[in-house]
Amino acid sequence: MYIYQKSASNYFADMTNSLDERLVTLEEFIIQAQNRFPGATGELSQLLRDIGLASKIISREVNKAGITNILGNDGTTNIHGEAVKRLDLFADEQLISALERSQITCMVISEENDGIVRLRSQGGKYIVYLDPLDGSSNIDVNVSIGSIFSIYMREPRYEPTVKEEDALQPGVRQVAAGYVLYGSSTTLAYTTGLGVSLFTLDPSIGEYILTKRKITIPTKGTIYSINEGSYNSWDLGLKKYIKYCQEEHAETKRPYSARYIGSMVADIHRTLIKGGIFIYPHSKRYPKGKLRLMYECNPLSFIIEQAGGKATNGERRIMEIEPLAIHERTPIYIGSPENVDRVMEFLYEYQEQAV
Ligand code: AHM
Ligand code: MG
Repeated sequence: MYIYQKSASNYFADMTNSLDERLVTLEEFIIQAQNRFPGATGELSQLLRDIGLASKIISREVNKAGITNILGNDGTTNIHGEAVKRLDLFADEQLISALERSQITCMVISEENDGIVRLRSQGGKYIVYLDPLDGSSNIDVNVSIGSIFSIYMREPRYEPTVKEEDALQPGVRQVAAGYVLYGSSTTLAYTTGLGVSLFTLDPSIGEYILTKRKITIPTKGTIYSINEGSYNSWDLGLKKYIKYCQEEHAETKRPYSARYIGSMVADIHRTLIKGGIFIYPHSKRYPKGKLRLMYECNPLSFIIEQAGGKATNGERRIMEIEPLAIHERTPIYIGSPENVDRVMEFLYEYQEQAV
């Protein structure tokens, strides 16, 4: 009897603890955060909820992609004779229509659209950048992919119709940013500039559950993440840094580990949790880098900086770059602060020397 009572009380104590921790949904968390700012209109909260909802629909389709034959190119038909939609276009449509519904976003810029997308609500005060499904080369092989978002205020609001120039704001002006990783579970991370919170989608109840508040990146890590296939066209400083990573390090008596998924969201998520560095440099093939400043590098830099990390293009902080075009590219060095500082030392030391 005694044993029973003891274990039962432990059970209930455990359950109470876990209820407190586990059952905070994304919706509740956003509302709690909003309530801390008495003047808040709730519009940003609504916008984050819209993105959260669209991402659940995308997650569902990503998970059944193989079954429903949703993979493939436009113009093909599936076994039901329906037009097959590429998953990245599907994700784009879901996110944009979620933002359209709530009428607080005036413009969307997405990797899937060459120009700006003006939404019906031209008075809406938010501009949203999207990479609806990043890492698309991984879709067909069942490797993690992700969605990225970055939110700005439209200012100044003199003109009745929003213009592309309104969207050309440096990353430091982001009011919120985040990503959704469709991996072994679906994880959502976002920041509004007050730290980074992490949520995991519980598919059985269809809710994102808070898994970590105020996550911090390790100050130093032992993983480097770069597409080493381009080694021959890197700057000398970067080559030397990667060789340094491959040396035996005094603290661990082993070299750093190389990990490269080829989906930026997944590589950044690992970097956030385990520390280390992710690099996509400029190269002969990509003289300005491959990754997009506005909907890949800025939002992920905002997340990493809010977790205590750093992000630079090799010369300056990513989030301070003044954008000239909505789809512009940039090199990026991002991750644990000590790793980013170290690669900068190498780049600086060898900058004058030819490759
Ligand atoms: P995408 O937007 O066309 O999917 O390209 C971006 C992706 C990133 O997720 C990833 O880090 C990078 O491209 C991988 O590029 P590479 O194959 O050149 O290493
Ligand atoms: Mg992309």
